[in-house]
Amino acid sequence: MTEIPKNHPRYESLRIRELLVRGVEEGVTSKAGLIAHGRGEAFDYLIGERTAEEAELAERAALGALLSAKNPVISVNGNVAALVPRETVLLSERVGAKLEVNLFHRTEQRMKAIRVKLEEHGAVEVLGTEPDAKIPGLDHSRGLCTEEGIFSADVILVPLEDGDRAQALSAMGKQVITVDLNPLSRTSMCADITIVDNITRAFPNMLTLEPLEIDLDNRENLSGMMKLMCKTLSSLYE
Ligand code: PTJ
Repeated sequence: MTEIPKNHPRYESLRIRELLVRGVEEGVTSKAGLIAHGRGEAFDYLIGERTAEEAELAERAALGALLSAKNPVISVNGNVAALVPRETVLLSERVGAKLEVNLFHRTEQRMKAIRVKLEEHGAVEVLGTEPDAKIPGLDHSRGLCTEEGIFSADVILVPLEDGDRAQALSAMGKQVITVDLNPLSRTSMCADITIVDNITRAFPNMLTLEPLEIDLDNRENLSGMMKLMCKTLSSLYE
C-alpha cells in the first residue's frame, strides 16, 4: 500500500482509496469498482463527508427491518468486501443475516476471493459460489444466486448495487435496503430503504445504533438528502 502521511488533510479519503486499490490487486474488487467509488466520493463531498440525520434514521430503520425479517440476506460485492469486510461479518451476526457474494462483473476467481476474504474476517458461511437459482429478468451471470440465500430472502441489503438488479429484486417482492451515496441512482429510487451515506460510515454505525421499526418514507428521506446537498453547495456561494 502507498504510505499516506497521517497529517495529510485528505488522509481518510486517501486511506479508503488505497483499500480499493488493494482490493483490485487481491482480485476482490473489479476495475469498474474504482470508477464507482469515484462517483460515490463526489456525492460524499456534497453531504459534507458525514452521516446526515436522514441517513442515521435510514440506518436505524434498516436494522429494524433486518431484525424482523424471516430470511435476511446481505449481498456482498467487490467494493463492499474491500472497504468493510469485518463490519459486514459483524453486521450479519448482529441481525442474523446470511452473507451471499453476488457480483455484477462475475468471475469465479473474484467470487472465491471475496468468500475467502470474508472468511478471513470471521464469516462462518458465505453463500454464492455454488449458485442454484436465478433472479428472474436478469440475463447472463448477473442473475445467478442461491435458493437458500438471495432467492428466498424476504429482506435483502444490497449496498452499492446496480440499478437493474435492485429493480429485479424489488420485482420479486423483497424488501430492498441499499447503501448508496447517490440519491438519484435507480437503486436509490427503487429501494424501500436507501441509506445515503458512505458504507465506511454506514456499516460501523449499524453495529451500534438502536434499531427502529418504522415504515420509512423513502422518497421523503431521499429528498431530505438532496436538500442537504443543495444547501452544502449554496453555502459555498455565501
Ligand atoms: O463487484 P461487482 O462486480 O459486483 O461490481 C460492483 C460495482 C459497484 C462496480 C457495481 O455494482 C456497479 O457498477 O455499481 P454502480 O452502478 O456504479 O453503482 C454503485 C453506486 O454506489 C453508485 O451510485 C455510487 O455513487 C455508490 N457508491 C460508490 N462508492 C460508495 C457508494 N455508496 C456508498 N459508499 C461508497 N463508498
